[in-house]
Amino acid sequence: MNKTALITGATSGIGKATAKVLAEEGMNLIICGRRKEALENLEKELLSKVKVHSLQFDVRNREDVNQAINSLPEEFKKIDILVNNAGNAHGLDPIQEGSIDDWDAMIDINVKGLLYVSKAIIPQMAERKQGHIINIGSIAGKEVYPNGNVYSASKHAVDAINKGMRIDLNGKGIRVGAINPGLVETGFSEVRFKGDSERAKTVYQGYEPLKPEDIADIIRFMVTRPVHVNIADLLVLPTAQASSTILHKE
Ligand code: NDP
Ligand code: 8X3
Repeated sequence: MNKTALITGATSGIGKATAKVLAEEGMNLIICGRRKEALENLEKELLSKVKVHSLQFDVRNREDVNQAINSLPEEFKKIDILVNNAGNAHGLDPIQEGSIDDWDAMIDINVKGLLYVSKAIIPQMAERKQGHIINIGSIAGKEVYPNGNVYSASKHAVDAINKGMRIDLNGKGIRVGAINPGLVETGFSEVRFKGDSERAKTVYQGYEPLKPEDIADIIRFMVTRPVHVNIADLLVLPTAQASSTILHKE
């Protein structure tokens, strides 16, 4: 498939798995993240299959986002698919004990970062009347759970932005859809618990969580549908999970 996909947060978890799956589909890739070595390793791994270009930037920095996307070589400039995936939870504290730095991080990365990247790419899609945007939300964007407060707010914002994009881009030939996963075993909990691996591991114990490949496979399905088919909004859970707070552990 002669298409180019830009994936944010491709250094780990869902984004990395998505890069691998889209490479299998023959799509050229622009992989993004802050961790240079992880980008280099993934680029090396995928280069035998497709063309790959790495962009190292922090989605929080608007100038860096624009500069990175403007710096793309000619053959990567036309972006067909944007996977807005970069993001994390920072902390899991009741609102009265929450860290303002954590709140800033979640709003700046999950919401503003997603908007900066989208703003740098959507105009060219609108001009060409062709494109596909996949926003990675969360079950936390559909429900609020104890101590999830600001992470949940950031993902509710992603849910609203996903709907807003679809409305505003209607008639412009651009598909917009979201996947809202439940528990997926990735680097997510390591980041949420600030490197406390033991605590992070317990999040995924006693049941079978989703794997990043499960979400990547759904992204593959979304982007390989005929152009008149837009999968607009999906909630994807491990079978053991019924809601944010109902999880069956053995
Ligand atoms: P990971 O921690 O494994 O991956 C997060 C990715 O986001 C990394 O590649 C990281 O790259 C990138 N990222 C984080 N902060 C920044 C930043 N400031 N600038 C640029 N890139 C950044 O977690 P997941 O794969 O699980 O998370 C991917 C998405 O899935 C997130 O939006 C998350 O909210 C969502 N999600 C995850 C769920 C889960 O249970 N795991 C469930 C529901 C949604 P780097 O560090 O190199 O910058
Ligand atoms: C990640 C899933 O339940 O930790 O968005 O919010 S959860």
